[in-house]
Formats: sequence, structure tokens, C-alpha cells
Amino acid sequence: MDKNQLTLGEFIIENQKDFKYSSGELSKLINSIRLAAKIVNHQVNKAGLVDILGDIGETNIQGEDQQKLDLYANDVFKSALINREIVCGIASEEEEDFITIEGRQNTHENKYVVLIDPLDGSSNIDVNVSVGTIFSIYRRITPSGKPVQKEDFLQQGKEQVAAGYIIYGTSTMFVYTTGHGVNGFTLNPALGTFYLSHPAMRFPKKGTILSINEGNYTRFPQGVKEYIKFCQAEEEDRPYTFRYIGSLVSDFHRNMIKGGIYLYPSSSKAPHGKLRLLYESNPMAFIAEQAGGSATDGYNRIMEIEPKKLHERVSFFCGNTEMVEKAEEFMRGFQ
Ligand code: P6P
Repeated sequence: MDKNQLTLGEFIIENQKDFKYSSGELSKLINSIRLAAKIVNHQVNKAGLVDILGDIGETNIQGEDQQKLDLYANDVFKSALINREIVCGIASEEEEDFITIEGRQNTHENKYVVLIDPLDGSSNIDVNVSVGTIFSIYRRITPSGKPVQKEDFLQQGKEQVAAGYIIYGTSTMFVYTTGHGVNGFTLNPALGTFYLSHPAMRFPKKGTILSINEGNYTRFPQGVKEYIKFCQAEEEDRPYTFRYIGSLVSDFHRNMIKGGIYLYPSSSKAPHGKLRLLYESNPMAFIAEQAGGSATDGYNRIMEIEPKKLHERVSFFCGNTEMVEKAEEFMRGFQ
């Protein structure tokens, strides 16, 4: 670790000037997500241990009732955002409806709303596979000073002010964008500090990795089946390899670094796909586009979809632009 390496906190301050009307609220908001990420990381990293210890008693090693980790993560991120009274509303995969922040001061004058998937892929924890947190930040669009409305959350992805993910993997990383490129920070667990380890992240020009759950093959649209066959064909210009972790953040992160495409298409089993538009596909789409990639539903840009419901699902094609465009060619050809 280069001693001159920027910390996430320093980076946020240094880049605060990128916001024409930043009053420091967005910086405080990203800092609160950073704090919550460290707390969740601590718990995720010892999940296996806690499970083992939990077997010898009714409680885990902190003496608390054992909570499902995704509910725990939801509580941690909610508390960090609510206690610091930085946002005026929160929507979460773990919450049926959005949450209006009622605070000591008039939190209805806060500018931002946050949408979050607190622990995506949490079922992988039991088998020690990386999981992640995904967040998406918008400026509210309804009048300030009054409680947030659903419209504040149902904005197109292209209106996002910031988006990011935390990947709890072999190392814990905080990767985010505010519309000025994508930067990755790695946690030094000994110091509890995130350091800039991956400045200006971008997809490589060529992608060769295809991430899709082929267990659903028979249920895929014909265009997806044809694209999979295209990638498997013998021709020498087909250097493709198939990698699927079953954890969106992990598959996306690897594909952004090595070059690839992640597909969770609609199928007869999941007519609208599986991923949630507001707190999975839109934030990952923002990051992908800021890293020189693309994200569509097989036909249209993800970030131009008009959301109708908080938890609506969407078909998701995301990664190297040339790979997404090739997949879309098959979708149009076999529509
Ligand atoms: P399947 C995790 O539940 C998730 O939302 C993504 O992280 C992951 O890519 C996908 O679902 C895995 O779904 O149906 O292939 O198990």
C-alpha cells in the first residue's frame, strides 16, 4: 500500500468540487454508507464463525439474537442514514414501502433519497461466496420541506446522482461513481480504512466472459439461446469463457476488470427477469456506463426505463458494449 494512496474520505473531499450545488451533503451521505459498509463487512466476514458458535447456544457471539444477515445489513445501512439525518427518504429491497425520514431537524429539507440492496446474494454466505451491497442516490424531485413521495424514488436511472457497490470478497472494496468515472477503494482491515486501489476503472476494449445461469436455458428467449450458441461456437474468434458466481456484484466486478457480459434475461420462469430495476440494475447500469460499458434490457437502455413500482424487475444485459450490442443483435434477430 503506497503511503501516499488517497483514502476514500480524502477522495470524497477532493472531488466534492465536481458538484455544482454540493453543500457537502452528498459527501456526508457517501461517508455514512462507507461507515455502514465497514460494520456490515465485519459481520459478514465472521458469518461462518457466528453460525458455528451459534450452534452452541441460542445467541451469537455478541449475545444478540441471531439475525438473518441481509436484515442485519438493512438495519445497519438504515440506521447510518437515518441517524445522520442526511437523506429525506430510503427505499430498500428489505422494505415493502419507502421510508420517510422524520428527524429532530426538518429532514424533509434534505436533498437526497437512497435506494439500496443491503446484501445482494446473501444466500451465498452459507457457502462462503462473495456478496455485495448496492446503492443508488437521487436528488428528490417533489417540493422540499414536505415528506418524500413515491415519485422521488421512481426516477429514471439516468437521473442518478451517485451509485456504487461494496463487494465483501477476498478483500472488501467500495466502488462508486458520481458521474465522473468509476473509482475502487480497497479496505485495509487492520486500519479500517478504504484506500484508492483502482482509479478510473474501465471495461477492457474486448470482453470474453459470459455470465449467465444456463440452468434456465430451456426457458430463455430464442435470441439468448442463439447468443449462447454463438459464444460457444468453435470459430477461432470465439475466445469466450463462461463464469457465473451467482452473486451480481461479484460477476459484475470481475467482468468490469477482465471484460465480459452479465445476463439475467426474462424467461418463462421469470417473465420480467429477476433483478430489481431501482436498486440493482439502475445503479449497476450507471457504473457500467461510467466505465465505458453498456446496460440494456435486451432492447432498451436500462437507465431510460420509466419505473412504475419500487420493486419491479427487469431483464438485464450488462457489460462490454460490443458484447451487449452482439447479444441485442440476436434478440432483435429472433424476436
Ligand atoms: P440465480 C442473487 O440472489 C441475485 O439477485 C444476483 O446477485 C445473482 O446474480 C442472481 O440473483 C442469481 O440468480 O437465479 O441464477 O440463482
